[in-house]
Amino acid sequence: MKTRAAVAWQAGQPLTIEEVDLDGPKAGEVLVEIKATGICHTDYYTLSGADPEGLFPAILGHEGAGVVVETGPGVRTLAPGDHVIPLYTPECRECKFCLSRKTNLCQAIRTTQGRGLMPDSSARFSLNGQTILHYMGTSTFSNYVVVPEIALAKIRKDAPFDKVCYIGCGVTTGIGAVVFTAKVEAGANVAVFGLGGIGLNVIQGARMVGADRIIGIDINPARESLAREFGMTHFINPNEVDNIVDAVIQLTDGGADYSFECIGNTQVMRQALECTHKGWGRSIIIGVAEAGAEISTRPFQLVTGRKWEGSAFGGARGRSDVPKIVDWYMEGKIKIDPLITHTLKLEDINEGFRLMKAGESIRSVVIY
Ligand code: NAD
Ligand code: DAO
Ligand code: ZN
Ligand code: ZN
Repeated sequence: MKTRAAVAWQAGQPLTIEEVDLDGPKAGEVLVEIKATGICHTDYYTLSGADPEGLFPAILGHEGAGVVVETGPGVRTLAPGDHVIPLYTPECRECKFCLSRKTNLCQAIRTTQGRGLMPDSSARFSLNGQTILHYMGTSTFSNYVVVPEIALAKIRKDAPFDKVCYIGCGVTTGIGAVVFTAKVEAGANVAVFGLGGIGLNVIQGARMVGADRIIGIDINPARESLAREFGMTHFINPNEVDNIVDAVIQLTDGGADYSFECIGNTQVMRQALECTHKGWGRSIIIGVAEAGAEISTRPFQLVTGRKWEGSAFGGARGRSDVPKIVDWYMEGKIKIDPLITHTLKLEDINEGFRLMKAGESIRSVVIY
């Protein structure tokens, strides 16, 4: 079949809209009509050429929601008409990683996914005979995609696609880091560095679990009002204090119980660790730093009980946890609508990248 898609031909070039050929689903695969997709920093990171693993030509996008159109042989858990969110972190429930119950980093299709291919090492997209690669196993910048069954979360049918697509990355990454990775308890003090699309979701996750002080830190003062709406109790602009670490320690009687770095800045990662409480503070790195970057601190910070950790896709096991997060949204426990600052047509997708780069959007969503 043919599908309309925004194609990334090479690094640093705008996407172009094409009628692409799409082969149908093979064994264990599912054809999905994508109804809406968010545009995330990771798409920009890859498109910019800074991602050493970025491959071209490819169809980017990893924050989508849509409807199952057709299932390939052997697919048992999904049927045409089901509503789904594609998962860049799949959940096979069979690999060593899934069975460990210690991580959400399912490795069942990691190698082929990283090469822009389906699990049988071939691509389903092409144009004039030229292969177009998949991206993160999701390629939601195409109206129709083929996705492995293990990389699809089945969600309720009354959830609006143009909002819950954001659960495909940003919402789950932020809220999940609080709920699944850190398991923040009621009454804890939390510091959140960076109040963008991820940090604001950390803030609302902390509010949802009943955190006491929720301190937001951002160099952009415009982020304060929205963050307060999402549950932030205190705001600090690092440019307005002598020492951001001391400022957090003063506000939290000795340090935050938990901190989250939601920027991708290695200096801030150090601040986030060092502002946590002696003896038990835990600092979770969510931000993705540039390739080759390294972090540092004095080892005594760890000897004296602070822990440095990381979180990918919020530690969520996609097929199990994403439907729950959709329920939280539908039940009003979390908010998404105010974070979707722009909606666009596929033809205008490059404008979505411009808005993100300029810091003018929290999330732009393309509606097909
Ligand atoms: P964003 O650009 O929307 O937000 C970043 C915020 O940090 C902005 O508000 C900015 O003003 C602020 N900031 C920049 N420098 C700062 C500094 N020195 N001190 C304080 N604040 C500062 O980005 P986002 O979409 O929220 O993504 C954040 C990070 O999370 C990115 O690195 C992204 O790649 C990463 N990410 C990680 C995962 C994961 O699974 N771990 C998933 C998605 C995104
Ligand atoms: O198993 O090695 C692996 C792949 C892990 C991918 C996790 C990605 C998290 C950070 C990237 C940002 C995604 C939008
Ligand atoms: Zn993302
Ligand atoms: Zn697995």
